[in-house]
Amino acid sequence: MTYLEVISKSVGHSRNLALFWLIVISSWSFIGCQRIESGRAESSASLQRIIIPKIVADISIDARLNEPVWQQAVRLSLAEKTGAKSGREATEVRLWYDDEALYLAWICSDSDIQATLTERDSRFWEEEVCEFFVTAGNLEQYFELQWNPLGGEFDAIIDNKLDGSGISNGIEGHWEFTAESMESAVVVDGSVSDSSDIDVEWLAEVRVPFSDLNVTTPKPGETWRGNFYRFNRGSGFEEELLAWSSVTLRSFHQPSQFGYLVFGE
Ligand SMILES: [Ca+2]
Ligand SMILES: [Ca+2]
Ligand SMILES: [Ca+2]
Repeated sequence: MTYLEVISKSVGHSRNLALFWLIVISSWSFIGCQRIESGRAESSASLQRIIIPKIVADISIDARLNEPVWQQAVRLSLAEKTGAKSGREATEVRLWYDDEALYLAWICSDSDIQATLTERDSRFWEEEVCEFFVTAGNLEQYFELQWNPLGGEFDAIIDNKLDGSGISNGIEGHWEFTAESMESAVVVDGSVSDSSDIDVEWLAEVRVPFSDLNVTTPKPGETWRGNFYRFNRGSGFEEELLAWSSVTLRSFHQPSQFGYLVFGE
């Protein structure tokens, strides 16, 4: 064996050894990634949780948040649906409750407000809308409530077939449901469906009576599941899907990824 042959064999051996370790390390890290990914999908550690304060206050549902109670409400914000980054424009939700109802305020920063639909139960999500999905118990049935910049309201009960991992296998919407006593008011700071100017925001003030959700007043400590969503569009921008509790699965209809709404003292 010449000196060159020895070098060549030794290099060949090193290459084989390197290839072997590359395969071992790749397989190992691939398995590791799989584990991490499935852990994320199943983990409840990443789900959002808030405590909604119980407050006694008289307010007018008039799209003005000038009542002091709105300063005491809990505040949460929305980010890009999967939680990968913040939204292009800010969305803030404020919440509180009393013996009769849950109160929500939506403050949606928006430089280009786009909406034409006004009729109840329109397909508002094809334009711009804020959505609240909520259930007091069973994840396979929940309420879907929506408000749009023109004062449009949507209310439905959703039946969702979940597989063993809690992933949606399809939904059936009961749009005939009406939240009879729900009240909302919306104000726009800007011009709707006119992209030639720069708008500021749209804001909704909402009262959802517990009787509309077929429940009595929640007791302190009672925990519901729910999520807050927004569709935001804008001239020159891709449609943006925003969520409070991150949804890594397809569509917003993934109740296993709803956050926890805890009713406070
Ligand atoms: Ca008000
Ligand atoms: Ca405008
Ligand atoms: Ca917009």
